[in-house]
Amino acid sequence: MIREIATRPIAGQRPGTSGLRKKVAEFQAPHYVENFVQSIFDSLEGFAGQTLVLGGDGRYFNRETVQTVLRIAAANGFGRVLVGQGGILSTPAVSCLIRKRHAFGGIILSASHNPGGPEGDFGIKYNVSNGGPAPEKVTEAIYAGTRRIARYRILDAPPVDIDRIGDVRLGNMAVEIVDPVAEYRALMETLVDFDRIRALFRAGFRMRFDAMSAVTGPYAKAILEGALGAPAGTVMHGEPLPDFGGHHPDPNLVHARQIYDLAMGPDAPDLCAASDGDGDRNLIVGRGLFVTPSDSLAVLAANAHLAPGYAQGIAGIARSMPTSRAADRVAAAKRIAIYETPTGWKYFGNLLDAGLATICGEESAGTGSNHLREKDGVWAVLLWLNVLAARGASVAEIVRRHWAEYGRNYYARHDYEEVDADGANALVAALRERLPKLPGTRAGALAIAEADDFAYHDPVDGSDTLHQGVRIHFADHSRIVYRLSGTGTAGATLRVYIERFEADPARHGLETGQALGDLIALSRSLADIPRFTGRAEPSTVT
Ligand code: G16
Repeated sequence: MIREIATRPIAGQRPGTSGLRKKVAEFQAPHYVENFVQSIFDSLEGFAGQTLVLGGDGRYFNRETVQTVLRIAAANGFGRVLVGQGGILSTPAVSCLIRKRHAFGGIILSASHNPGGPEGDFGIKYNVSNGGPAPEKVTEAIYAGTRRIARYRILDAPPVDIDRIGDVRLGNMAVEIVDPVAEYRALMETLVDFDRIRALFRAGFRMRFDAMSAVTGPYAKAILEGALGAPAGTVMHGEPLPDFGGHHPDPNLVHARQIYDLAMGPDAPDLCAASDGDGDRNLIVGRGLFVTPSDSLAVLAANAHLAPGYAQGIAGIARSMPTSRAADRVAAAKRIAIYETPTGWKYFGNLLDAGLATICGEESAGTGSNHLREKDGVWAVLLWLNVLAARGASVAEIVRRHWAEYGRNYYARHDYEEVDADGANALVAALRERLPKLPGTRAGALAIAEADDFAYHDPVDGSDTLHQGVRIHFADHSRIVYRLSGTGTAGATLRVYIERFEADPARHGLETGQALGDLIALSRSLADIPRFTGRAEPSTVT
């Protein structure tokens, strides 16, 4: 029986950079999930009888929310919902299923790299029919819906068994429980050279992949240890756990410390890699060398033609604004277009759909291509493996040769996390006010060439996105960028991105801190960070 339940708006259900992300306790409040999911459906048109994809990263509250979404979807008239077995689907796998099965859209249950468990975070994201995150006009419509919602529709029915593969019925709707990995693995086989990578492992290549007790465990085990023949034990922390084993499933140098230490240790494997909570981010560390996400994007773009899926070459590269400009140099050398977009994968969607860009990436450890409309952690690792196999060189050799050819963009991101939101907003406002006066002045020993608040004009749909971060360009081609994170769940996070280009190969072996020292000091004084945030130092440096 379908029931109409009277409800009232709940404050703060505004989707951020990546869906609605809050503490688990908020999601557990009465009507919280129901209101948001009904508001998603209320913002859409024409889905009657259509297919929805549903799954999540396995974090605490995943299974319960799958059941709630199923009952609301059935009551709202969807024809079929594809659910990953056990409620598990990585973000890229949802994108893959939406595209392959011509679904109307998908719901992903994840707070990405944020911690899980009863005290941790939860999230709900909606993806549209191209497989990508909902564009801003959709998320704004969802938000508007949450502010006027007065009722939701839900089917009265017992829970669906989501652990057994196969079809079941829920009211008039079909529920298809699918293997979370199968379609995704089939797609990967069309893009990278599995035979070549198999030969690499047979020849003794050693790697470790840290799934961080999050969603990529089943994918990495099936593909690396299964299809590609890597030895058992290649995948660490390969079981998705509701609390990610108490860890923060963020593949950066702080939270993926174990894999980093392994790569720097005496018995380092040839490749160390990791992915995040929902499987869209990646970390690549070679023996003794961490590859920054910005460099990884540039190296993959320069070498993608070595993989069968990109043998024809790439049409263009897109990167988010704060991502280093290493990829720009590859694009210039290949005479292809480079696009600079606001932070958020959704901004790549139009460029990919229009065939303007083939490879995309972000400094926040996301890399992807036109195979999906999400960034894709396991894909990035597989493409690296393909490049390593084809070049017959180590990660460090490939990266050093890349720098020698294109120059090196030294890069660091400094995060001031959970600072007072008013202080952070005031800092950005003060910077914005000073922008017109900055060009032509000196900051320490450096001359400021240009300063602006990044605005993006989408070349495909003509839309404009304003106020996406303050950029200070120096005369020596260094750059400092300030922006506030769109994904935090407590206070505000100020991100400061610091970059310096170095053409001279004799200067490519510096420590990042040494190469950027003056800019780091400047980044703090220029924006008066200690005064506005009360912090003398960043909380995380990546
Ligand atoms: C999300 C988006 C990414 C974006 C990141 C930025 O990542 O999907 O495209 O780069 O947020 O986060 P912030 O606004 O905190 O800098 P994810 O992995 O959380 O989905």
